Amino acid sequence: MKTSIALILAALAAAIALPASAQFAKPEDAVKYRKASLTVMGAHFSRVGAMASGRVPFDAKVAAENADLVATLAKLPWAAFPEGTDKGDTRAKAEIWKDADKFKEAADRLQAESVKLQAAAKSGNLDAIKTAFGATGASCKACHDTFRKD
Ligand code: ASC
Repeated sequence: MKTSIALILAALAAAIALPASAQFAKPEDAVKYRKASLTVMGAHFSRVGAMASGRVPFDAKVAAENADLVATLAKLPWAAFPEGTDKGDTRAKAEIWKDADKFKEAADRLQAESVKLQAAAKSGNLDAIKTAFGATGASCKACHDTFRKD
């Protein structure tokens, strides 16, 4: 009994610790995945931005739905940057893997800001959304400036 529990725990630990690269059969699959997730996140972020900037009328429900999606989508791209995926159809800079801690910090910053944006949108307060949108956009830009080729 004890042994089988230990085996199950070991299997679970192995599954959780599975390298991110194992999620993708080929490097180009990881590149496609991260670009797709960033594109979809950008689309929903822009929908919040259109309201934050007054380009489209403010609709609290639409803002909240889109901010929810951004907060969820912001979790996705990072597992799709395994070692060896700096080649091919990508603008990813080598610094992503050289300064992996700094890259993780940038990814964490986006996730933290997008959670704040989600909370602001949920509150329905347009001024709070504007502030949080600005901070979230700044986190997108900071990462692009450092880790993405122009
Ligand atoms: C967006 C989007 C980004 C960021 C970035 C902020 O709407 O798609 O990548 O904002 O441009 O500077």
